[in-house]
Amino acid sequence: MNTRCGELKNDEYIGKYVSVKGWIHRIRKQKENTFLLIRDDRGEIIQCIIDSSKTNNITIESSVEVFGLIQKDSRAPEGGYELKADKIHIFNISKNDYPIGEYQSLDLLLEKRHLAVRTRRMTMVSKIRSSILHFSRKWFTDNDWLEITAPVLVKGAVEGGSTLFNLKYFDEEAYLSQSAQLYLEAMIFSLGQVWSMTPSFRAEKSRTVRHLTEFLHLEAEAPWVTLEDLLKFQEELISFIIYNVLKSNRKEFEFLKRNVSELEKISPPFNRITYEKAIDKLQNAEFKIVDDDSSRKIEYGDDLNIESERLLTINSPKPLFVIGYPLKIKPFYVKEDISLPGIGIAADLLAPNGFGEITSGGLREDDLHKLEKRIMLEGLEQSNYDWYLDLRRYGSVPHGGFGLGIERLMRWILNFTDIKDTVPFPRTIRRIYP
Ligand code: AMO
Repeated sequence: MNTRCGELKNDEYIGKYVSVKGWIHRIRKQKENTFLLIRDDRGEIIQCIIDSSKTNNITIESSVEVFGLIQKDSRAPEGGYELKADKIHIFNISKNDYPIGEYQSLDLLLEKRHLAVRTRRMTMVSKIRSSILHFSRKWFTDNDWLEITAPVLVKGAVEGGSTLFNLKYFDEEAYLSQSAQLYLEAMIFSLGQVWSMTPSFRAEKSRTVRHLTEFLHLEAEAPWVTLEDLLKFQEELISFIIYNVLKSNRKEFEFLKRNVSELEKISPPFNRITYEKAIDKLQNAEFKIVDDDSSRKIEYGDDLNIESERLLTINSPKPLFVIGYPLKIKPFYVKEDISLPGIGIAADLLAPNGFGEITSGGLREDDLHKLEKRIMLEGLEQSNYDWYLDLRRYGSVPHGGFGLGIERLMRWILNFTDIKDTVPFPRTIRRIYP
């Protein structure tokens, strides 16, 4: 019988002869007996006691199968169960210069990420990530949305030219996709409400704790919706993910010492503020925009940056929608509110306690001529968007959607400072290896 360490730590197994496959996590040698901590393929550990003569050349990270009886010993770590082994099978003796230890510099952990993913901390994060993806998918499936996939090689910018990754596509110029949104928009005409989970790429030139150059983008689009509908979808989706992930990953959150009491209270409705009121609030708080060496008071028309977003949510345990941004700080596709000229029917969602923006969305401009004008004003090459404009030429409908950054959501849920910690192989301005 081969079982995982986590399952073996159960009274049912006491006195039973079992085997467990895994890696040597720690070794403590005594004259007669050796204590091995075996780590299984889900980051759970069990103490194993074995005759020292059978473990002569064993090293940290050697891969093994150990056979023996489960017994209780209160001194055994993480639960008080241990495996009294009489046999060990060695798959591979690890070279004895395994570079990842208990205390490591952050740079080394990134350089050796292919090995650092085995640390128990990263295993716990990866398990939570897997659950977040699972429950995201479940929410959409349960609520009658259809999943689609969109191309990653594209001809046009969605979120502005400054963060495009160029590539040579045979004889043409092409880009890595910044967002699947335009393709999702094309699909609503045949599938109704659709969603996708694809990597998005942004050539972010600055190094920040919340920007990756490649991130996992969960995007949704639906015909005949209002902004109110879109806000509700996001409230329900995010609350559903958090509720279920907390339920299924209690052990992982405990391991990471994440106090989840505030997350447990996340439920609809979220807080709301208009962009205009948000600016008033920031002005009243004397918030300053710092550009290079100068600084000035924030003004209506400025985009919100990480510091201003932090100030808006600093003492708030609830996420906050900022609604109605000026069109000039939003992309070309945002629909104008005809009752408030110059204002887009768009909202960003800010995570609580200063974690900043985690989603962006709103209604899309569905009028052909207005959209053509916006494409022109933004200096975009109209021929790259001709297919997109067809969506407005042939049976255009009011519609809208939103995009959520999985790593941004995780950064908040895990209470991590650096977004790089939420993903096994982060891509940033400085790192594309391993
Ligand atoms: P936006 O550019 O705001 O909007 O992106 C949507 C969400 O994606 C996440 N995100 C990022 N995560 C990590 N690193 C980055 N560099 C990064 N950039 C963005 C954030 C953000 O809220 N098409 C629109 C959305 C829409 O209107 O549907 C879009 O891409 O969580």
